[in-house]
Amino acid sequence: MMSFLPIAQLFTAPSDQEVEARGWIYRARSSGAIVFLVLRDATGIIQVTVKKGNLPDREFEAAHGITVESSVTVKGRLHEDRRAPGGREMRASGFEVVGAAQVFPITQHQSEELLLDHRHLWVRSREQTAVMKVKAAAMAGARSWLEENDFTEVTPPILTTNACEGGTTLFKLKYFDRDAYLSQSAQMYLEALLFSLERVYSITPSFRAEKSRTTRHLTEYWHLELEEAWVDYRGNMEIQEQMVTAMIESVLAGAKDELLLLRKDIEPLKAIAPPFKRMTYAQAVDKLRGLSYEISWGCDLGAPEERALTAEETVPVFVTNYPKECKAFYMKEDEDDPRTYACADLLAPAGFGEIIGGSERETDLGKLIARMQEQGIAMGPYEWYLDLRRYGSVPHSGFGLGVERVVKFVCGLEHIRDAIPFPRTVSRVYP
Ligand code: NSS
Repeated sequence: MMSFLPIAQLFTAPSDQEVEARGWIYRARSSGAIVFLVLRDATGIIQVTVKKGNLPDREFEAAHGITVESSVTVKGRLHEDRRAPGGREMRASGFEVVGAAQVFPITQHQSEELLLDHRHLWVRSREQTAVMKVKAAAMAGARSWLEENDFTEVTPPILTTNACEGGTTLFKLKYFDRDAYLSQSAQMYLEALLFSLERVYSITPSFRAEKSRTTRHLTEYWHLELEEAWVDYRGNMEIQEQMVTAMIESVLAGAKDELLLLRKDIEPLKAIAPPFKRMTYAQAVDKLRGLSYEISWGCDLGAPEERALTAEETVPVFVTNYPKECKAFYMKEDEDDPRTYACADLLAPAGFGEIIGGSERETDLGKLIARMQEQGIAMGPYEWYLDLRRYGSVPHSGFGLGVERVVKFVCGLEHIRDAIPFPRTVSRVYP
């Protein structure tokens, strides 16, 4: 009995051999007694020609009337043909419809809104498929690097009672008769888990009620977070540059064709290797002022500033030592410059901006409590977190990487919503 071959294998299988493939109709065109089809499956596309007389009439008629996105099985021989994509075509000797498609609502040149409304169908497109493969390769690269470096993957909760990154972007929900929130970050739970496992990471959805409509904010995104005992913020940066490089290497090794399909120039990605550049927030402010940006000490860097800082860079840049007023209370005060935290954001080059936020964590219970009081943060929901400083605290650091931010950078996407199959933004939660 013949078995179905993945389309990618049809280009290496001996020609003239009879094979069987299955998938979806990507293109269909008829001219009289011959039908030109392009068949698509998870591995690629191939041209199929169906000629009257080479297969039962009923099957020819089925091919003749076939609609785009119908699912079918095709039997036939492989022939070299320079005009066909990939240099080969299949000449059909059998054609069966598995699931006929109604007229597909997506044709070429659709508005962005229509594509978003039909996202459940648009995810079949070659571009979307390529991005999903790049994302999977990036995540697999991170996971293998982390496993090789003795990090244990853990599973923190999504339902929480405390904010990690401040109250303004929290999604509140009714948890039976109490209030709870969707997690903004697994960080505090990872901090609890490092006391037994020392090196931990998690990959979870994080939620931000971002009202801003930007090309780099989602309300639900995938967050790769890591926490490590006995490491300061400098060691934390070394882990980041190695892991990010491993992610990019994994994409280049496993999804290069997908990058090419997305018309991404891969040369700049090949050049990314440790060490990444480092500059302090103070140096960044000087540079920005030199570029005529009006920026005062204490302002967080927004997208335009990050773009300006990295426009000419070819490797990612760490910006370290942000002023305390623009970062979260849990960061460790820098011993050499107590106006700042021992922290770093990692900015992707060529203007892409922030992909990672990280820091050493404050271990001084008194300083943490004082900071929370200053900022009017209610202590109750954080008692468990403060306990971590009461029972055998150790120096530790960690970071959070926005997976879609990395995919947007690696694929050179204009909008972050194309880095996730079903984007959630301020204006969209369907389909
Ligand atoms: O707010 S962060 O900068 N930092 C944290 O949440 C820390 N608690 C993480 C940690 O140390 N464990 O977010 C981290 C990253 C940030 O650099 C972005 O890459 C990404 O998460 N991020 C987002 N991606 C997409 N959409 C939105 N809204 C978003 N917000 C943050």
